[in-house]
Amino acid sequence: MSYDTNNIFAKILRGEIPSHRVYEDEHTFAFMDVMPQANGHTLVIPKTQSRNILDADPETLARLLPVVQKVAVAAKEAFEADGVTVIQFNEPAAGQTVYHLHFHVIPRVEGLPLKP
Ligand code: DGP
Repeated sequence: MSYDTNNIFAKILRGEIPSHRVYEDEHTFAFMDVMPQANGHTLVIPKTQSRNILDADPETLARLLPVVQKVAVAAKEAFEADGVTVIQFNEPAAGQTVYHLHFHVIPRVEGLPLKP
């Protein structure tokens, strides 16, 4: 499968669609999910053109995970959560709907299920 430069997250990276940015560096961008499954639901994406984990180059993946960790720690504290779900989907069969590699970082409160 190929990378579509008109996917929503590519447009967010280009500033064509607004987003609530929570972190940015040279290679990575993190912003609030527009359909949060819990308070503080954040998406972490690379600035490279990667459709998902299946086509991402190792350097992109290596740069991404430390930021996922940083965002998870910050979100857990900011939203006074008890834990954090980190989840990631690849291709429609696995639940991916936006075809730019992303990690979901979802603060979790004890006993509270995720919103559908
Ligand atoms: P998925 O591809 O299923 O891993 O999830 C894509 C996520 O992207 C989903 O939780 C909703 C979110 N999303 C879709 N469109 C937008 C958008 O325009 N802005 C933001 N901030 N999030 C979006």
